[in-house]
Amino acid sequence: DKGIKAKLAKKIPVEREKFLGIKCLHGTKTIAKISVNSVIGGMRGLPLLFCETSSLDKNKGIFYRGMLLKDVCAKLPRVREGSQEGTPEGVFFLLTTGEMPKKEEAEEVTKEWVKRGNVPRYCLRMIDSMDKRVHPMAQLCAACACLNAQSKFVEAYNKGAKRGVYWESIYEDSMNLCAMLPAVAAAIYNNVFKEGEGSREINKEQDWSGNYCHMLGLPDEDFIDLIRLYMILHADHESGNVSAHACHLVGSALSDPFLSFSASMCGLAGPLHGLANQEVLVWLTKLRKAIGDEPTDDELKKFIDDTLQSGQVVPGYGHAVLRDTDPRFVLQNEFAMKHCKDDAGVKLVTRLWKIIPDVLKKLNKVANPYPNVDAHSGVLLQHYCLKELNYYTVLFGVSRALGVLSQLIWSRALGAPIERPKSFSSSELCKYIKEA
Ligand code: AMX
Repeated sequence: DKGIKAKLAKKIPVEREKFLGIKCLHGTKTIAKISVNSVIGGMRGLPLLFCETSSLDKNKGIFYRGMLLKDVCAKLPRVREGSQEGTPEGVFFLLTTGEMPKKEEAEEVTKEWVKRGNVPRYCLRMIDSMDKRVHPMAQLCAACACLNAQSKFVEAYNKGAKRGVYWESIYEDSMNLCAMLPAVAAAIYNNVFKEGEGSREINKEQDWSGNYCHMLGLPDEDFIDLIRLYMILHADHESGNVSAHACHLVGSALSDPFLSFSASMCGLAGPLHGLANQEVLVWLTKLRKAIGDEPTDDELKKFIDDTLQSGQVVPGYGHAVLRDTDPRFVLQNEFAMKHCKDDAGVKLVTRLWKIIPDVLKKLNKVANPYPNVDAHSGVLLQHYCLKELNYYTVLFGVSRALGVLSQLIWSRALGAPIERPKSFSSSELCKYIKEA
């Protein structure tokens, strides 16, 4: 069988055994200490979550199912001979099953998503009724939440399904949601920015990204390849980031995938999470206005210094976990060098990559002076005429569905319990500290 579900049905019992084994053999062992800073500092870096789908190594970068992201990009099946990028459908297969798909396996996911991709009318009517002032991310959260009227998990749960089979309906919901996201996200874009023009019909000749771009009214083949790459790169980033953790947390209450993903998107909408790419473009626009498209190195250094002097950070640089150039930045830059190396924005981003790290190193406090994923994505989207900054986080959200929903399937498959850490008031914390 080429399908993900059949593979999961074989793998899940084996993984459950492993998981139970870990619990039985090592459940009471201590692997980390909790400091007061952890309690009041956002639990930064505490090893508290499990994540089957992806992992980060501070020096080596990002791994999907143990495979370096750049190798994932190289090995993913292409839609057709000569396509430059792999498909996000292949990434979903990889993240859920742990195996790099064969070409026909990735195509099977494409076919399934085409079949499941049309959005129910009540949801489209709700999107159409939104005032344009409602932020595209708020619209995405609302639309995904309302799709829960479709939930197979809710149906199964209400019929008394046993815990052991929860994953099956979670899988169905996750597939349906991934399939519908391009049409949902495109309807939001067209309503907010294009007076409601544009198609909402899934074309079975197109893959997931192709359908998304056509519905956005941006059918350029190179742009579709860019979106494939973008969807691959933003899909997953361990479990501890806000969007992944929110999905897991809400899912742990047995809320269905539509509600869990909606919560995830509420988190992604925050300026400290999904909005950073927008900030980079705002900064670059100010830079170009102040010193032009082809400034000298000294002018660039002075602009960066002025940013720092005014108490701002340089957006797009630094990372909470990684300690080297973000591989997602490098992969986007490789795309840019192939397709649009003469674009003024791309040239500037590439030049800044050589200049900013040395300036940040001199501050002697920045743990990672190199660019992150957000330093590049904006100029590429601008190059292909997707210019509405307010929309960029929605693209990120569509991509993030692949990772957080894959993990959600596994969380239910492995029987992850409801999350319920202990909290203290500040005076209780002081008491705890004295007793410690
Ligand atoms: N410019 C200037 N100063 C920076 C900096 C940057 N790009 N990155 C870090 N620093 C400063 C911090 O502000 C901090 O200063 P402080 O001690 O005076 O408060 C000091 O260096 C140490 O911080 P850090 O340990 O290197 O980083 P962090 O883990 O606390 O924060 C991050 C990580 C990404 C929030 C930070 O590097 C930053 O603000 N970068 C710019 C914004 C950005 O690009 N955000 C997107 C991140 C990517 C993503 O996850 N989407």
